[in-house]
Amino acid sequence: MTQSQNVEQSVVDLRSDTVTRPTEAMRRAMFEAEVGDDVFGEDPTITRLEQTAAERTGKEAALFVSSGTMANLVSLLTHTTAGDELLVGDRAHIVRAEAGGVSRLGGVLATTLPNQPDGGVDPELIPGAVRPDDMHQPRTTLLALENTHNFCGGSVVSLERTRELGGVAREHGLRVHLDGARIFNAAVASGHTVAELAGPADSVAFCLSKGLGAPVGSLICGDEAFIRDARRTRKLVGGGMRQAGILAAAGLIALEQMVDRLADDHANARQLARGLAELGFDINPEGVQTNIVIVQLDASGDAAPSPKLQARLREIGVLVTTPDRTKIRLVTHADVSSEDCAEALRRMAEAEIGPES
Ligand code: TLP
Repeated sequence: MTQSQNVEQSVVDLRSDTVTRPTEAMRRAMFEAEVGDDVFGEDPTITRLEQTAAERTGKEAALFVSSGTMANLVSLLTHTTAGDELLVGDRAHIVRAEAGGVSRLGGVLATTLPNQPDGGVDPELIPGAVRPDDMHQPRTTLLALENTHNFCGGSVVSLERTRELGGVAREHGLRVHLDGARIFNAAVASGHTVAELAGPADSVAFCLSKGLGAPVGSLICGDEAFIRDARRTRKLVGGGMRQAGILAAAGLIALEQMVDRLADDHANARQLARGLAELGFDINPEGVQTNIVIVQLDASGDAAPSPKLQARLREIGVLVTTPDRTKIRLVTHADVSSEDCAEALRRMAEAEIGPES
């Protein structure tokens, strides 16, 4: 819980796990980090982080980049050439929340397949979506997956489903990129290792600055040749950083100290969902698998209920986001405790906030 500058009341910030502030251990590690010029490959802390990331994801090599958006962009640009076609779920962060970068900067046609509730796509749709070898058509070369799936409510795409999708993609000559911004949440929730979940993908991107609490940074992991190319693509988009070991130092702490505690975030998200269900919202707490709760509001009387509910919640010091005009999203993270979640629910009950409010 954080103290807002404008309101007397303390604020429960459930907008995103991106709002977490670095821990004491991270700040100390940042202060003490050994650094060098990483574009020359001379930053020992970044090198250590990249080696650790490669080990954790079961890939040969890794590349440190500034954000999740850059991790996806650099990965997708590296896998494709202009005019290629990418297959991706229609609720994927890549198409919904990354400013269309792969199309604008990569000249890649992104064709969407409907996301299923688990965050996957139907493997049976893939063969029909891959274009024949015909000079009139783009070349379908890449499938992008996401795990956990943000806009499907933090759902975990199972290992079986990921393997199935990876297998079909490979049969049809596609490479596979996995947006694993929250892959550590998926691992903690499913009991599988990150390396297992990322196994079917040629490249995986994950974020340090979400549930893992680091201030900045993401990693792209893949085989040596892919990461060598990705290093060039990172330079192309202006992502080569110099003494960024001060950032990587916090990332190493994130990987060492912040993974196991993700289970607390998942329990807190379920607690929130249970409370919201008790307040009458249409949400199944059993369906909440990780740290994201998306509540579908009743839009029969009002086509855009979510901005209004968001504003009412803000008045009582509870911050949420609105993925669209009929949904609100609540995200748990290291800076909100179970007590904070209880307090948010208590304030909602007191203010008589419910589905009809
Ligand atoms: N997601 C943010 C917002 O953009 C919605 C959030 O608050 O959840 N992949 C996935 C699955 C993501 O959820 C995000 C960030 C990214 C990539 C991009 O990461 P950043 O914000 O570091 O560029």
